[in-house]
Parts: sequence; structure tokens; C-alpha cells
Amino acid sequence: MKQGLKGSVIALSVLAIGVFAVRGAAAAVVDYVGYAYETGGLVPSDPGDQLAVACTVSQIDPLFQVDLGTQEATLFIEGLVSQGATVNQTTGTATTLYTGGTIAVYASFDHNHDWGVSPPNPTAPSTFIDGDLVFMGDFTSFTLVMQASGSGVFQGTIDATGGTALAGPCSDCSYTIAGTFNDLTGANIPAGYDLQVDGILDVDSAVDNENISWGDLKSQFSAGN
Ligand SMILES: [Ca+2]
Ligand SMILES: [Ca+2]
Repeated sequence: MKQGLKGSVIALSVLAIGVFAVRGAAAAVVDYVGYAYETGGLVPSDPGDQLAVACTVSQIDPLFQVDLGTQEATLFIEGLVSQGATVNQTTGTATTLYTGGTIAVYASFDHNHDWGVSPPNPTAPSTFIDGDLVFMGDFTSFTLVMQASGSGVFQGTIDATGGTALAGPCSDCSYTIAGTFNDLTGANIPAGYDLQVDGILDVDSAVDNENISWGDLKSQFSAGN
């Protein structure tokens, strides 16, 4: 599933570049894993509930100039406001749109990340938002789709607002995120977190957000299920 998802996203990006090519750069990727939590738990996702995600970065494109051999990179998402889950009564699939929200990537030589339990807590998010700010952005969309099994996918688009990465070749890149998550019964989810998340932040230097269609992406997931 993980590889399939990445393949889908990259394939879509390559397709979009092929159609709308301006400078022909390939997509750059940040790969991350971690845990998410929402006000009162992800079920139910009521209007106004806020979603946050704390992750460690397992792979990061050289574009971001972070050396994971010596540095810890972390990713933190916060302030995504639920518009309330819509549940398909036939399939049990819950779709939740979120508004607002920010995403940030940090790098530091201090390998201190600690999810702890019952976030927010003394180490989360504090140990995920320390060090140098590599990238920061505002969400322009975020959607989470949870199947009846409790597993699902998420996808979002981002307007970059800051961080050292923007000083490089990516001042006008477009950013999208996508990923999968496992249900509450998945192994080793710290108490107080709702989901185990595995995703990517995808950077495209010559593609408008609109060229990566959420409908196309969703159909890719559906085909895989
Ligand atoms: Ca909730
Ligand atoms: Ca840290």
C-alpha cells in the first residue's frame, strides 16, 4: 500500500509535469511517519474539532539541505479544523474536510523527538517543533477518508509561507501531501493518539496545485481497494 500510494502520487505528478511542463523538474519528496490526534478522538470528527499530526522524517530530498545522517528532521501539522465527518451509510466510509491548519518541517542536531502520551504533553509537540525551520506552509485543502475498518487515506494542498527551503530553487513550488493511516488497533500507537500515519510531502517546481486532481487521486486509492 505504501509503495502503491507513492507510485500513484509520483505518477500523477509526472503526468501533470508532462502536460504542463515549464521547467521540467522532477518531484521531490519528504517521507514521514508518526501519529495523529483530534479533539475528543478522531471518531467522531465533529465540526470545530482540531486535528494535529506529529511525525519524524525518514527520507528528505536534498533540496531541503537536511542530512539525516547527523540531523533529526520532524514534521508537525496543527490547527486543521474539522467541518464534520460525512458517513456513507452503505459503505461506512467517513469523509472529513478540514479548513485552516499549518505544516512545518524542522531539523536539529538534537535527536530528542518523543511522542509521549495524551498529547499535547511536555514533549509533543515541543520536540517536533525545535531546531531550524526548514519549511512552513498553510493548508489550502485537507481531506481525510476513513474506511469502516478504521484505515484510510489523507490528501492536502499547501501554500508555502516560510523556512530555509524557500530560499533555494523552490520559492514558487507547489506542495501537496498524501498518505495512509492505520486504525486504532494498529501496533504501538501511544495512548492518546488516534492514528498511525505514513505519508509524503510532495514538492513540484512547475505544477499548479490544481493540476493534481483530488478526484484522480481518490480514484487511484479506490482502484487499489
Ligand atoms: Ca473528534
Ligand atoms: Ca526535535
